[in-house]
Amino acid sequence: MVNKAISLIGVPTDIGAGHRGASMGPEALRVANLAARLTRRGLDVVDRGNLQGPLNPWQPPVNGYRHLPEVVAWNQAVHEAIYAELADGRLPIMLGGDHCLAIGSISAVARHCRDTGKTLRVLWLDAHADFNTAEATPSGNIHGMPVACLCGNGPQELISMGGHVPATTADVFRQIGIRSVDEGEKRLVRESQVSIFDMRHIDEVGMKRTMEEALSGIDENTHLHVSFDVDFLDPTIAPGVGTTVRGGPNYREAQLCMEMIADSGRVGSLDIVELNPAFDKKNQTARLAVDLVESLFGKSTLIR
Ligand code: 4U7
Ligand code: MN
Ligand code: MN
Ligand code: MN
Repeated sequence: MVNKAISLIGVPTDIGAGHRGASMGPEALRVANLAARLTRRGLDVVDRGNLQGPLNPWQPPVNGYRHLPEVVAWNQAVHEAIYAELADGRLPIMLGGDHCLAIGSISAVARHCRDTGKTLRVLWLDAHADFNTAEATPSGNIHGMPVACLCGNGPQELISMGGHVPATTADVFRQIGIRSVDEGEKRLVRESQVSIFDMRHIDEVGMKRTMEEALSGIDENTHLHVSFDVDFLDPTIAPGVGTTVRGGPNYREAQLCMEMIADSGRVGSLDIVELNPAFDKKNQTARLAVDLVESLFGKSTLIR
């Protein structure tokens, strides 16, 4: 279903997060055999290795942002790498790393869509809306701010990533699995055009209808970007994240979500972020993430 060659790009940093350890995510996904599993599905996969950037200085927030210069440096590297893969006709998979890196990846995807006349749709699979600003954030951690930054609400260096402000607009986002939004953040989300399919919605209408709604309106011209924050999943099956929130999708719901994305046939890029091996047990969360990514690329339990 995906006929493009895939590039894996490791981005080993946790500068945007409130816990250390997401920097070990890329290696944990490799240890869980991501490349071989996708190759086994008949896909052409190249692992580009890791990008490089500053170490985590582990400092408190300054003017509402923690580690802003480091976040800018890593995201610039991500933006260039992802943009180059897309320009080369390839499908990049970013192995994070914390979720601040979506500023670099999605700004690159948006720039590619402007170059090629494609329509962007972003599926944001997450327990969190990641729509905080310096004023609204309770933590200063920039992994809670990427969607706001991509929509033009954030520090100049981050909102102008890739040279276009805003990098994209709120209406391209479909957020799925949301169950933890801060008070000030809630107001910002409500004032924006971001569509949220929160856990209450999934409880009420089920994952099938939720995904039909989130994918509605896409066509041959759509570039689908999936930003998969592993804390989307229920912590009972995915303990290996820094910011667990109870009451997420179970194994079958997550599989159905991925299978329906695969069925759309429009996936053009993917982030796998927030995996934190320091919180994991025998790499089980990394193995689960790999299993789900296989489904995202067409593995199915469907018999008929
Ligand atoms: B993630 C939080 F306060 N909202 O801003 C914040 F609850 O990328 C968490 O989705 C952000 O994991 C989580 O610090 C960011 C908090
Ligand atoms: Mn997130
Ligand atoms: Mn999250
Ligand atoms: Mn997190």
